[in-house]
Amino acid sequence: MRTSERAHRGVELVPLAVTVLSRAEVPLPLGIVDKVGAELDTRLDHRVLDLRKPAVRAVFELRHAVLAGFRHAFTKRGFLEVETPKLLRQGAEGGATLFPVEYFDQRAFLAQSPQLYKQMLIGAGLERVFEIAPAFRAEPSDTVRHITEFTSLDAEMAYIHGAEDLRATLEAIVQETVASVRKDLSEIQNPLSELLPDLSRPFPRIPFETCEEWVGRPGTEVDFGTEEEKTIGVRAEAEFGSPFYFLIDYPTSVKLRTFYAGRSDADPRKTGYFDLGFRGLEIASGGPREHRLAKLTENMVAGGFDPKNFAGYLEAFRFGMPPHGGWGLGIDRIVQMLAGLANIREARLFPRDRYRLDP
Ligand code: AMO
Repeated sequence: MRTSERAHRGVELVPLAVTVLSRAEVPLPLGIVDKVGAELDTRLDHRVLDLRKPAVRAVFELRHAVLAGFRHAFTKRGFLEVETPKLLRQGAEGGATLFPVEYFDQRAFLAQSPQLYKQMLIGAGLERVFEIAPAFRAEPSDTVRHITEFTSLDAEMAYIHGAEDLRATLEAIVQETVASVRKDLSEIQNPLSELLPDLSRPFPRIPFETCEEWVGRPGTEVDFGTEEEKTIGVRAEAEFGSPFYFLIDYPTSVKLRTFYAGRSDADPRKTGYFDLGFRGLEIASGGPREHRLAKLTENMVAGGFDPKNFAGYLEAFRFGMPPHGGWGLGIDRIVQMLAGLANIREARLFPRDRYRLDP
């Protein structure tokens, strides 16, 4: 080692000998130290090299901190971490996005979500559960917010008194997690810590009807599209000063195919369903469930599902099921937004989409 004026920290290492442990082919398909950014497809085609860039590695340090933060926040609140099957006989989120699998001489599907199992565990008396696991959706559309394999953070809670119990818990967990991510990243001098939003304000609760007015089509009862979601995000931040917001009171007509969603007894046209948005992107979705077997079966039929295909799930409701509810939160989406990434694919090590099965 010797002192040097040119060196960043004033000292320079002078090797006495160099041993080559492993030779690199030249030229590299992708520059690692170049400032010039390569196209995302090229980066993903050569992801191992791409991941060597400090700015790319920083995203996965953030992802690690997000997962650690969520696990801690759930555990502290008495949630049990569970793992449920990913090879299923039927899906819960509608047939359009199911991936069929040849399963010996039967047909199975990859899990779109752990929905049915997390509710069954409430019937098993576990009362508070969460799961962080892959979910699969055959999303045909090529967007910057959809992938075919994503990581879903699911939670389910028993003995709730309505949607607000769920929202208050989710809000506290997100606030605590973002604070712990900031701390973890600052400790390792990860520059992404500077991007993290200040979450000292409560997340506003904005009724579905208000959002319909904001996007200029009051009373239409149609779910929001990408551009509309962005409009809602901008308006929410301008009016309430919070990048996170709840979009509440989804109408039953919009959630008809979500058979497990509870409908209000006072006004069956309404559910207690909500989304959690973050700067114009839906991050989580959930609500109170229907825990009464007869009503649940009715909702299934109304949504176009055959109760005979859900015998194992329905059995859990036959021997006592408390009121309960929960939510599903997309880990890739929250990482995308916290790290300020243009495309969700950048938030996964080896993303999968309609066209990409490699590497
Ligand atoms: P939902 O279908 O809204 O709800 O999904 C929950 C959250 O998962 C994320 N997500 C995705 N992320 C990336 N690519 C995709 N293709 C994709 N699809 C969904 C989103 C979304 O908010 N069972 C319910 C949850 C519940 O009610 O508990 C469900 O799956 O962030």
